[in-house]
Amino acid sequence: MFDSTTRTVVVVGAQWGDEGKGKLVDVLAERADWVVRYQGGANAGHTVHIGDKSFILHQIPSGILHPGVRCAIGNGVVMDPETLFTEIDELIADGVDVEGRLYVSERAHLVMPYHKLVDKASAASKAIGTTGRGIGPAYEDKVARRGVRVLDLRNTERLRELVTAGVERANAQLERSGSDVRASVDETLATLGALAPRLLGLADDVGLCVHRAIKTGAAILLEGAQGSLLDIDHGTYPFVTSSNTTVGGAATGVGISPMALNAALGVVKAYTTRVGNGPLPTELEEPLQSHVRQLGHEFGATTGRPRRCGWFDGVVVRYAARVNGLTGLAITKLDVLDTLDELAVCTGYKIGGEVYTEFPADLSLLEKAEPVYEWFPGWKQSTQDARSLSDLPPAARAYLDRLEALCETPIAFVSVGTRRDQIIGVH
Ligand code: 2SA
Ligand code: GDP
Ligand code: MG
Repeated sequence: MFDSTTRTVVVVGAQWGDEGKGKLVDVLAERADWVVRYQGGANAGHTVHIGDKSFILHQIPSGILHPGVRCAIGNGVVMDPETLFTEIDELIADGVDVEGRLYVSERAHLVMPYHKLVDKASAASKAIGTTGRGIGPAYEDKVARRGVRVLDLRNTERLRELVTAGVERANAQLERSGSDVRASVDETLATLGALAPRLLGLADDVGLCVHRAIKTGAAILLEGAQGSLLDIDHGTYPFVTSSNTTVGGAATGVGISPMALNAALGVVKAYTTRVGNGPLPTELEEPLQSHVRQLGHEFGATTGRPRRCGWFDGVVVRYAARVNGLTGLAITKLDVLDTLDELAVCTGYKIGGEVYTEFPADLSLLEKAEPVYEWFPGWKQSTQDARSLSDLPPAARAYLDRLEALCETPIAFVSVGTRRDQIIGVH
């Protein structure tokens, strides 16, 4: 991925999240100097398997498992300080050396305890099927220009003002939601006070650090969270998360120029999943859906919720390729399809007698969409030991060739298992 001219690479989910970004970032981080998260927060669950250990990273970049790689949480992330330190301490307990190589943007907004209470209690969050990690309420406060940033921990007076107003607002919202739970100013300040020295020890101007690294020719990975169809602008609104998950969000979420981005790798599953509510045009019928869910272990890495499963949707990924300007695709979980008799790929949506090949913005159209499918014979053999395209059965290659053509993006990687070595690099 990295070469003499490609030094800053964005890794982005090109479906509805959980495409295997964690695995790809871990694989690519072997050659990276920096890995930086640019949006989302502890709603993310990025899984990395190393040997017989599995790590689920929520806020810490997936590069942390490579000693010496510097990891940063950018200004675009809404950061939960309580769970950050749980995550750090778990990594340390597992023998990962985090000391001195994790940075947090002083401009990043904090997810406050009351954001989580509001997210868990609100009917609107339930209708969308949020993770309950306080992400939406924290971004709401950011956009309303009343959020608490990491740097506010340096000023106790200002912090008290912001928290007092935040708790008051949250309690009014909790009351309206019919919840008995209430936030407390003193408890919130006590929690923040206990975490502040450790958090301020990590705080830095991440945009400046990354800018300086770019100037020295360093290899930099920007790690997206969730997926393009969950983007606040380009996703299936309102069934989306509250940030720009797409490549456009990477530059603003790190604090570097968009002109500094050299490549964008779109991670996609060889099929489709979605967790939470909202349209999923290729969603499988039962019992096939449950069968694929079991084969792919499709359960939320943060909440454990069952993921909805569907056939590969070429309309979705072609759209994501355009919005992100993808320069390559990483197709993951090909092995999950190894035992299926036949497979379908969606090439368009039939809506009211018309065939759409461009992803519609209007959810009322999507609700009526009937996928147009092309069928492929299954390969009915394991792909898990394949290490080059030529190791794959011809039927699997034909399937991948069709995905590549439909998405108008060259395949750069194919992942055939959870382990680091179960990857095919396509040159
Ligand atoms: P939120 O919590 O406000 O961001 O939820 C809004 C929507 O975004 C979806 N969302 C996700 N979708 C896939 N994966 C995510 N991370 C976890 C994982 C999810 C989990 O890795 O499995 O454990 O359930 C993620 N985070 C947010 C969410 O489902 C809503 O549809
Ligand atoms: P992320 O949020 O995009 O990082 O993805 P998640 O970690 O939420 O979900 C992807 C799941 O698929 C994880 O459990 C990974 O270990 C697993 N995974 C990734 N790549 C592969 C693959 O090629 N084959 C299989 N079988 N599992 C994979
Ligand atoms: Mg995930």
